[in-house]
Order: sequence, then structure tokens, then C-alpha cells
Amino acid sequence: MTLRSAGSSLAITATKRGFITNTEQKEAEDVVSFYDDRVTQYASQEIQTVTLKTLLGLGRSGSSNHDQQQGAARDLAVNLDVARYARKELPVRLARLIKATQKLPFIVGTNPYIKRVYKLYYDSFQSITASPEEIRDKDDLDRFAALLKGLVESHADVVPMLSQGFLECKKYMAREDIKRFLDDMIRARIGIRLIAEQAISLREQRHEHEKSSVDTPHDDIVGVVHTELRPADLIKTCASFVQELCDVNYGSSPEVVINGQTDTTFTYVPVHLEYILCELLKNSVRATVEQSQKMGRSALNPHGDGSDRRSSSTNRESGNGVVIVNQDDDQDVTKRPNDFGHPPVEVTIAQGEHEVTIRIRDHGGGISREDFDAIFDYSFTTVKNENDSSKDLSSNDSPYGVDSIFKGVSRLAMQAGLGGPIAGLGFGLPLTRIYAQYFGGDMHLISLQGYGCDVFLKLKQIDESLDDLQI
Ligand code: ADP
Ligand code: K
Ligand code: MG
Repeated sequence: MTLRSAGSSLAITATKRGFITNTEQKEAEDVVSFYDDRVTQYASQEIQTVTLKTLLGLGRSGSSNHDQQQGAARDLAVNLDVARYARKELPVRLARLIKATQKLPFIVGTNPYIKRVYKLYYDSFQSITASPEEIRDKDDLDRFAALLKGLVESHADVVPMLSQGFLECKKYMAREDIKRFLDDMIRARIGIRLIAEQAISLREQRHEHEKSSVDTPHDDIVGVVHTELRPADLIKTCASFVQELCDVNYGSSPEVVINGQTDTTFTYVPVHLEYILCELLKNSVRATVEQSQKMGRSALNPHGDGSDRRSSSTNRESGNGVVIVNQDDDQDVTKRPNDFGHPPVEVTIAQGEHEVTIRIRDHGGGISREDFDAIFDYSFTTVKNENDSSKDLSSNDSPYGVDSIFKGVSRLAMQAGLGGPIAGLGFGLPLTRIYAQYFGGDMHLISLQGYGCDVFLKLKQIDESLDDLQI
């Protein structure tokens, strides 16, 4: 099995994140086409949902790919179906997002970040509607896929921009209204991306098939869906990425222990799971390292008081088969601190009959009662906003860029090419939950205040409901 998605979207996570340059801000201010009739006309059309089955081309006959020629013809037919659907449907969905943004309070619409997002959606709408309506052959497919690819890339920073925009507009809109708007917007965005990315990756897959002379490769991948996704592999990839990010930001990072039913495989969209895992792991490693710092378990003095904890016998009390393991006992591998004094983050995989559950457990001190109600709000973060301080941010001492919306990105991290912040945008949890719920799953966070957090991620086997899953 290949984790084809892992590299690509991690690369997106790690690209040099966008700052709003003066030119871009100027461009955003120049959006004069607020009341474009075509947008209104498209937005008034109904959304035509598509089932996941159709997007995967499973409704088509001849799904056995063993005959090389028949397989190639079928690949082409599926690719044409999906691209034609995308060409027709994406302008409608984009127009609806544009309309929804236009309906925001006027002052919110003047925010530079929100304007910039608005302009991105407007430009995307323009480019798709300006492209030929007919998609007839391979050349048309190549051209259309290239167009979509450019659009998807240009939208990579939409969510952080929205997050920052609404943070700045907090006083002009009710908390629930912001939440509702962003939830809807992000759900719509996931659908748009799924359709666009499916059209792109079906075309890439078809090219690969045509090049290879042997039997069809990657039978387990259909566009963006992987039928034999191994969560353990994906967790490993994400954990390494997050640890590196943590090292660069804090100088050290905890270990990640993966246990449970590690040979689990299931059908899912790897880019979604990868996004979720990276966000949850970032939260856990950050909490762990900050808790270590708070408790004085620093890298220079890994075990706090310098005593040899392994020889301590006072850690364990037992009686009648009930064992109390003290917090500092390191007999259990899932709790044993590494050389930097950080207890590991434990990721447990469980394969149920219809679902896969992943539990991410850390010993990062949990969440305070005051914060708990807000953690699922967009933009809520406990990362201190350096921009609020009176410190001169342009001074060389500051690890942060002056107008960076990525408050958590230290200059070191940027130099290392790890542009994604470890924390500080405040959209990790709300977004993760939307992604988890998108295909009927869910996510719950349990905080053991003062001790740590457990996050339960439940993911449905999506191949069991291909007919019902409407995108
Ligand atoms: P961000 O990570 O950018 O701050 P999130 O939405 O991912 O935004 O998380 C919001 C807040 O929830 C974090 O700032 C942190 O205070 C808290 N939080 C999330 N996960 C954990 C965790 N595992 N342990 C402790 N606190 C957490
Ligand atoms: K948040
Ligand atoms: Mg986070």
C-alpha cells in the first residue's frame, strides 16, 4: 500500500504560509464585482449532491479492471463523468459561498482577510465559468484538471485567513453566528474540495494506468479514497511531522506510542484522516511539552529532582489485585518519560465492526474549566497573541513575523520550511470535528483537568454507505 496522499498534503501543510502582502491587500480592496448577476444566477440553482459511489465510479459497469483495455476505457469514462459533474456543479457551489459572504455584516466584509477569501472564491468562480463547458476527451480532461489544481493550491490558506478575519471581527457578530457561518462554509468547502480533488486524482491515476503495461496498479486507491488505509502508517507519518514541528518550536518533543489493533485497515479518505491526526497530535505534543515546562521537567533535568525514579519503590501501592500506579511511575511504557522528561502521547487503534476508533491520549495537564467551553470556537486558542503585547514585533528578538497571521510559527520554524504553526490559529478542534463528522463519524474530547486529555475519534467504514454518503 502506498500512502500517496501523505506526502502531498503534508507538503501543503508545510508550505510557506501566506502573509497578506500589500499588493494582495490592494487587490482584495479592488473587488468591485460585488453584485455580479452571474453569481446571483448560479447561486439560485439547487446544489446537485453526488453520492460517494458515483464519485468513485462504482455505479459504472465493468468494474473489474483485469482486462487492460477495458480497464482503461472504464477509467476514462469515470474520469469524464466526474470532470463534467465538477464543471457544472462547482460554479453553483462557489456562487453560493460568494453570496453567503456577501450577506455578512458590511463591516465584516471589509476585513482584509475576509475580503481576500471572498476574492479567491470569486476568482475561482470566474475561472471555472470561463473554461469550456464541454469536456469531451483526454486533452479537455488534462486542461480542466490543471485548472482545478491551480485553484485548490490557491485556496490552501483559506481557513487560517477566515479564522484570523473572524477573530478580528469578533465584536461585530454574535459568537453563534460566526460559528454557524464558518461551520457551513467549511462543510461546503470540504465538498467542493472533494469533488475537485477527485477529478484531479482520477486523471492522475488514469495517466499512471496508461503508462504501466502490467496489471492495474493501486487497486486499493480510487481517486481520493483508499480502500485499504492503514491508520497506523498514517499516524506514524503524521507523528514524525508533528514531532519535527515541535522540536523546532520547543527544542524537544514527546514520543508517540501507537498501540491497539495496529494492523487495522479500512476505507477512508486519507487526506481527511491525515488532517485530523496532525491537528490532534499537534495539540497533544504542545500540551505535553508545555506541561513539562510548567512542572520543571526540563530537558536539562529530565526527571525534575534528578533522583533515579526507576529505583523508587514508593510509587506503587497494591492490595487485593488492585494496583495503584502513581503518576510518576515509569514502569508503563505508555507513561515513561523520554530523555527530555516528556511522557509519550499514546495513540490506540480499535477496529470495530462498522467503525474504527482512534484514541489519542496525552499527559499534558488537560484543559481548565474556563477554557473548556470555548475550545471548539474558531480562533479560540491559549497561545498568547504576541500582537497584543506592547513588544516591538519587528525587533530581532521576536520569534514571530510582524504581520504573520500564524502567531505560533516561530522564525526558526519558518526557516526550517515548517511553515505550519504548531498551535495558535485556534481552528484545529472545530475543523477536526467537522472532518470527523463529514462521513458520519464523530470526535469527543475528554479532559482530565490537571492530568491530560483523551480524544476519541470515531470513523465510519465509508464503503458501507457509499450509496447514502452525499457530497
Ligand atoms: P490551537 O491549537 O491553535 O490553539 P485548537 O482548536 O486546536 O487551536 O485548540 C484550542 C485550545 O484547546 C488550545 O489552544 C488548547 O488550549 C486546548 N487544547 C486542545 N487540545 C488540548 C490537549 N490535548 N491538551 C490540553 N489542551 C488542549
Ligand atoms: K479552537
Ligand atoms: Mg491545535
